[in-house]
Amino acid sequence: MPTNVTPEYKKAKEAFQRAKDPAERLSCLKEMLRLVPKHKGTEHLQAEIKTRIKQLTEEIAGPKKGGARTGPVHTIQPDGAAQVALIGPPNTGKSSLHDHLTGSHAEVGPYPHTTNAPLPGMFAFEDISFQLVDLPPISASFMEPWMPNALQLAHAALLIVDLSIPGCVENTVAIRNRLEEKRISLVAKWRGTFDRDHLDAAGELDDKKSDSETAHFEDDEEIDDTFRIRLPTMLVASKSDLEWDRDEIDVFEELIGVRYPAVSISLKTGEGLDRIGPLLFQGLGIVRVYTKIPGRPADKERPYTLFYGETVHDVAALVHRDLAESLKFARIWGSAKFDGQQVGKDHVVRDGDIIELHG
Ligand SMILES: Nc1nc2c(ncn2[C@@H]2O[C@H](COP(=O)(O)OP(=O)(O)OP(=O)(O)O)[C@@H](O)[C@H]2O)c(=O)[nH]1
Ligand SMILES: [Mg+2]
Repeated sequence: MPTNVTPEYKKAKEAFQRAKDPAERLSCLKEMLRLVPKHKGTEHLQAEIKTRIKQLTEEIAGPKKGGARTGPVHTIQPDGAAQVALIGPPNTGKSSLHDHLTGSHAEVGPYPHTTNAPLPGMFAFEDISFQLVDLPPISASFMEPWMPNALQLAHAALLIVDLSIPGCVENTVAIRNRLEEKRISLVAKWRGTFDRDHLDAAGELDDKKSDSETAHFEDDEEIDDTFRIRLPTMLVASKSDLEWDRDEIDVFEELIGVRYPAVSISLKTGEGLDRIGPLLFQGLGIVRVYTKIPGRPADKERPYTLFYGETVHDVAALVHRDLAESLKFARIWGSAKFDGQQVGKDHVVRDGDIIELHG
């Protein structure tokens, strides 16, 4: 249904879709409500924006004093370079992997539905870390009602499957469909480029079908697209120490018509575990930038992390909101033509850049 939104509304919507900070998301939503054309065709959207404003306002305010308590908040505030959700059918080894990579002591059990609440943990990789969120299983017969909420702020997902479990492929197809119903799409396309040697299957990084679906969606149903989430997804085939048939992956891909980048791992033999860090780094398109104060050496201890394509202005915004406003220029060592070159706000930063911000 054509709703004729303005470019200003579109901008507010895009800012909302990028924002991971609750206060920022709330102000974007309010801006969207202000700018959305008010007519019959957008009534549904207006109502949804209002609901989201209400939910987020309550979430930011925290649990009510005394009286009725709202349930636990299942969205986890992102931390580190990116938030990565661990999803999959029951008993596939999600918590085992989470514990191994983050030291979370996530509960592991030889039976399904061991995990029943989201659990964040930090996974260190080189001089940065990723936030991995362990989640309860999703199956054809059950998904926690709050699961879509828990996935709102994730930058990517690891879809963990155990191909030695009968019915795993069917369950995984069901997961994709269940999430799709909730407007969460598990997509094969990632922002960055993988080093193909690290992958079992590199995939087509989004097949033609889903590309055309996306295009169609954006052209015709712009409005319904507002709260759709596209989660770059990597297929992690767990327990490679057990007997399973690699053809199962082909069956799965055949069924869903998408080829995700895939890697197989085992916690028993250690296979594939050291690939997860580099793959996340590459796929997410992480860029590390080190800041320095004029006349002093760079702080090489703690980089700021950005995503591929982000600029000097985005670095300033990470350092301080005011600095983003007042920024005049930067000097940069690394991606500029010569060391210490003066660059403007729109200069795209690269991994390893050292940057001196001048406000
Ligand atoms: N052989 C083998 N077993 C594994 C491996 N990783 C995990 N397991 C076992 O698989 C079972 C399930 O592990 P969990 O980590 O609890 O699986 P989960 O996906 O978190 O399960 P739910 O929370 O119920 O969805 C446990 O008995 C683990 O010991 C592996 O690499 N190889
Ligand atoms: Mg678990």
